[in-house]
Amino acid sequence: QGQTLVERVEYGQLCGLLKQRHKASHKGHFGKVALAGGNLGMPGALRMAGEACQRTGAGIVKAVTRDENILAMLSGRPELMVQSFNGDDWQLNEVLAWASTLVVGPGLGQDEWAKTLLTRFLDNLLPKVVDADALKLLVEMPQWHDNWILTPHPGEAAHLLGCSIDKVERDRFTAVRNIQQSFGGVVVLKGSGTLIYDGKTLLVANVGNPGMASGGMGDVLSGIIGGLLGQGLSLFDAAALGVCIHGQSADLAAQYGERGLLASDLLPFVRQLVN
Ligand code: NPW
Ligand code: AMP
Ligand code: MG
Repeated sequence: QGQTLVERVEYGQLCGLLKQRHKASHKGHFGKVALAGGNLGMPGALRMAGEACQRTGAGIVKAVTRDENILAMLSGRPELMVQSFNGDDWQLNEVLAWASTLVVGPGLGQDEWAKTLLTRFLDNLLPKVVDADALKLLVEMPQWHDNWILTPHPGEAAHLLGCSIDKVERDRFTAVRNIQQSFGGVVVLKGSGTLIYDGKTLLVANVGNPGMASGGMGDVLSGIIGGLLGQGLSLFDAAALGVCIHGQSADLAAQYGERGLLASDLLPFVRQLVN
């Protein structure tokens, strides 16, 4: 086994990865990102991921969700495209043929609807971000891929490893390595001092603040990383820069105080940091 290189990472080191847009560029150059999730009671998670993806600069963003949630997805954000999914294969065939990048998990839930949607997204070999309930379900359908980014919080990491959250938090380096060895790809172990590991290099991102301990923060991160993947960054670069943009935008938003910070408060700062 090779040695693991451990490095700190900051926004300033990576922001150059996003080049100035060519004068004649068009939306097709910046990714067609399909996001799946938003089960009953959780359309907000998918909506925030979708908006974060748009604010990161993705060309076209399409949310795949339950019929009941289509209106919630579109109200006040008409730039989003939507595809309802109620279990019929044909509804996904078109989206999956159209997309260049996938994000699955925000608000997905864990029922049969969620399992069917997840299976279809995982069977597709496009580069993808796998987050939230999709990580929970992965334990029932374990697989190894080299072109996905997994973004567990410590609770999801413990579930993936079949151990306690305490054990994950006691040795986060070992936890992120073990998840990467079992599932492949790039693993982002979230929390204060987020770790990013691709099997060779382990990055530590000391960015962000306790104001981020509020619902929806992780959903915004998966959308940001999906938006960067859509714009052509490699899996490792998208994960590392995404974590830095996410944390730094929360630090900028905390100028009004950490307490009461909302996940969607990050979005104007995300836009600032990608320009
Ligand atoms: P405890 O018990 O709280 O101490 P879940 P979720 C633990 C959607 N959302 N350090 C936690 O510990 C998501 O996208 C929808 C240590 C508990 O055991 C998902 O689809 C929103 N432990 C779905 O909800 C906004 C930590 O993990 C477990 C930890 C469920 O996601 C909210 C909780 O994990 C949400 O994003 C940490 N840093 N973080 C919406 N507006 O629609 C978590 N734990 O059961 O997976 O719950 O993360 O809320
Ligand atoms: P989730 O639990 O999936 O909503 O994700 C929470 C997001 O907020 C992750 O990106 C965490 O790294 C970040 N976060 C939560 N609490 C903190 C904290 N105390 N310091 C830094 N980042 C945090
Ligand atoms: Mg989450």
